[in-house]
Amino acid sequence: MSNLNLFSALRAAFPADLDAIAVETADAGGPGLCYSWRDLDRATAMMANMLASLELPEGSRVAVQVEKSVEAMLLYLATLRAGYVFLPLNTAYQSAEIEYFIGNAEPAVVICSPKNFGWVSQIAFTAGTKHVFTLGDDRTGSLLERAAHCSDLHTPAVKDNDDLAAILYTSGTTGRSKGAMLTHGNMRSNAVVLKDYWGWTGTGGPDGRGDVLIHALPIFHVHGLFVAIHAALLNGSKMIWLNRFDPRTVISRMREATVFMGVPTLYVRMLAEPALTREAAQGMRLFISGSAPLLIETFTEWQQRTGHTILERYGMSETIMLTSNPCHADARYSGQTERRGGTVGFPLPGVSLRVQDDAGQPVPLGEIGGIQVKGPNVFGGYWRMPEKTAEEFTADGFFKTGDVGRIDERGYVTIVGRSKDLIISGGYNVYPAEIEGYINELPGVAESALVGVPHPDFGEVGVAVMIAKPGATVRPEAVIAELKAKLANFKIPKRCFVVSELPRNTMGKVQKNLLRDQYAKLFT
Ligand code: MLC
Ligand code: AMP
Repeated sequence: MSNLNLFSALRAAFPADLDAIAVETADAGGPGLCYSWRDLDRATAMMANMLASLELPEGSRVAVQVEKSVEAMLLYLATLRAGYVFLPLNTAYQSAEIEYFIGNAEPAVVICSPKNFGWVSQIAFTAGTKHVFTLGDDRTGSLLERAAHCSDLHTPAVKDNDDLAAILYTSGTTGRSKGAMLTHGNMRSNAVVLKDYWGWTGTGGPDGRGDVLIHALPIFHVHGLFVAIHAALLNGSKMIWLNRFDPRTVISRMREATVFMGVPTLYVRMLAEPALTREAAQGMRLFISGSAPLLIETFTEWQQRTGHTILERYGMSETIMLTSNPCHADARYSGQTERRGGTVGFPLPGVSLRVQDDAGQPVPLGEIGGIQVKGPNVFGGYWRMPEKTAEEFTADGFFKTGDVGRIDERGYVTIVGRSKDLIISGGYNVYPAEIEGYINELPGVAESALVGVPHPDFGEVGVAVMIAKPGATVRPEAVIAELKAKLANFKIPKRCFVVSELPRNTMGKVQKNLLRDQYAKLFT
């Protein structure tokens, strides 16, 4: 059997000149380190050998909550190489959140930032995890110390398409987070399609040596971890690597690059910089946006300022990428060349996408309904949640995305909303049910509703509206302070209001649409 390990596919695409630069770090004030392709190969071999030396059971999860660094990416690749299952966790998560993920996923290995070792290791050891290592964003920590003693030769573990490669936690309409299980086949098929669809042909670089990607996204979500990294590696493309997004640094490095991927907030922040000019972006080939709706104003302003048309695409943790606006005219795909603002383009090759009404019937072209998808990129199910998995798939095997949209007569898909109660803030997902649960437990609070309202920087942010218990006084500042102690910072409502009653329909259900309208102009 040939080895279908995703790492093997990525490794096979490394350029022949292994001494060429694969990654260059670019954070302002940082050391500006260069990693060759040989460095990537050797370091992932050493880390994979280190993981193998732990003699973990087949299918073991490696949970990772560390600051972004090149070494953190290498750890991801090493986990694939060794054949284990990578479980990335947002660095903003606090102890209650981490306790849930570790308890649910039961990882064999946990890797955390050195500064968090005390509390993370306590949670991990209590949950039965045997190995806890640390990894700092400055090449420190016990993981690298251990790996330094391991061989730099390693044969990738043999994997089949259906073998689990990663678990990404994501929430649905209610309840706790669910671990979306992605296989080597899901990830490889999507990466191969995107390499072709986005024209990573290796001819576009200013030095004639192929595409160069500016990587400025976090690496604990699909966008920065899979879409960006797989595309660059599969094309043997260099990455200019920022541990933290900084608009000025990105703009200043555009002259050496060809591709940039960002959530809309990154584009909004770059537009606020006078340095963003046509000249600064001249050598760039492709600007890609996704993870949240790109406002038409941002799309148009970017076009006017830089002369480039942002390519918007759509995806999710359970499916990786689903649709994309066209990159170049190609008869094999839509044949269309227009990147239409406000749309997310066409289903990617291999992806079947349909729009259905609540009764499970297809809606006529141009009408709105629930988006359902099928394809080799679509996950197999949620970790240890067969009932949830069954609920989210139709009888004929389509996954219900929870997004609401339409397909126009030319085939462009537009997302008009979500049937799932979800706020997307700066590209991060905030689940109202989770935040409301925490608020409702606070002393004096009778009930609460969290709604998403427009925000000029984050696109959308959460606003909490609460009712106090009879005779109790609830102070909004105190609520925010309490939540900050328990939840990841991006989940904290940007404003809280105490009201005497919440608007309800005849069934007694809170009418969030009315609250959204009421607070729509709060930040704009
Ligand atoms: C930071 N803050 C946010 C926030 N990010 N608030 C709401 N939403 C966010 N996204 C708040 C913090 O709580 C803090 O508040 C203050 O802003 C400063 O924090 P920071 O960490 O210094 O912020 P910054 O570094 O500026 O981060 C902003 C950002 C970041 C836009 C760079 O949010 C980001 O990298 N977003 C990208 C997310 C992403 O990669 N998503 C892909 C998902 S994959 P305070 O009050 O504490 O000071 C997916 C599938 C697909 O969706 O299709 O791709
Ligand atoms: P996540 O669960 O973090 O993977 O988020 C996936 C969700 O992000 C999708 O279900 C969509 O609601 C949203 N999303 C991703 N890309 C886009 C886009 N281009 N436009 C609108 N929403 C998007």
